[in-house]
Amino acid sequence: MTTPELEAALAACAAFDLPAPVTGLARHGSGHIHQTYRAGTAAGDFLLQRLNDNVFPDLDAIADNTARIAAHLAGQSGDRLTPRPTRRGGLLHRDARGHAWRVFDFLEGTLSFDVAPNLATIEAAAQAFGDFQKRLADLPAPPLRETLPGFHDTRRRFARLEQAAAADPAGRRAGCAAELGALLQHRPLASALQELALPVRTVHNDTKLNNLLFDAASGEPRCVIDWDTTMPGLAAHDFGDMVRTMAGNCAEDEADTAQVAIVPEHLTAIRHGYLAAVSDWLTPAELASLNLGALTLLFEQACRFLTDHLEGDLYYPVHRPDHNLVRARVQLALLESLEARS
Ligand code: GN1
Ligand code: MG
Repeated sequence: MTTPELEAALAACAAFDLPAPVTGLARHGSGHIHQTYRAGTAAGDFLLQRLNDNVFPDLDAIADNTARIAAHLAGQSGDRLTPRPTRRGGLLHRDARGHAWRVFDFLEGTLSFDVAPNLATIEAAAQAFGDFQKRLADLPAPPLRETLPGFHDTRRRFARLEQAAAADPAGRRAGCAAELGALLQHRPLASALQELALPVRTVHNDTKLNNLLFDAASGEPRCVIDWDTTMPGLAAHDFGDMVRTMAGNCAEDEADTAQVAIVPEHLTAIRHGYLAAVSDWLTPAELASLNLGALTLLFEQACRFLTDHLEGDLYYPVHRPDHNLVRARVQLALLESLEARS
């Protein structure tokens, strides 16, 4: 961490109503969107985030939703995120450079996984994300605010890919013609789920495995995190993102795509875990849509990674020039592997 980054983060901590001064600060986690830090104090640790306002144009919508979700879950058993207000009130601090910050209590004794370690973890994770949906089912009206309009509008994601390919602003189209061609061939997946007119519910919308904290000692799920896109959506989106991030045999950026495949036992574990939470609650049409949700989310995420590659890596942080292309290839390989089983 550079000195200016450290100084900005420490100054941001001071704007929050914490019980003791911050004595240590380190980068934390592997999320793609915000900068996350663990801040130590004599009265326990806190999680500090500098929010990405390129991605989220309306940070107040996120703060409102977070406050409502936290208040709702506070009335129920189990762990939850606990946001800390600033000294001036409200959940967001804006610094002199215009950056927005927030703080949560740090959940001690937890860990997260980028790749699923075993079947029991997968099944428990799917049940925990299903429980999260159910716990929000009686959230008092109105619906949560739409923090990212069109987030799972797969048609729009696909159209954006076509635009990026046509404009080719980074001169990369020729280098990804095969991946582009494969996605164009899957065009029906851009609209198939949306055409089903399924019930809209409050869902998490980003149920990747590392958005769940597990208890480090027992291995049991403790807390669903990253509520930034928790808003109206489809049950099939959450199921699909679980398949996308837990059913494969590899990391999201596995370079050896020939090895990438869906593991049938993982799929079964996701289905068991999720249905244990929601089977008495979803409609038959929703239950029938889950596999299409998985195909759709793999397709959508492949479109998103490839779009970002074509646009010159503006959205997802990259560690090498072809990082988003590799990520897109993994999604495509998983999509084709799932299709072969469907
Ligand atoms: C981002 O923030 P994070 O890392 O949990 C992204 C998801 C993508 C995911 C791909 C707001 O999730 O939609 O599926 O990366 N979040 C946003 O790994 O775009
Ligand atoms: Mg995250």
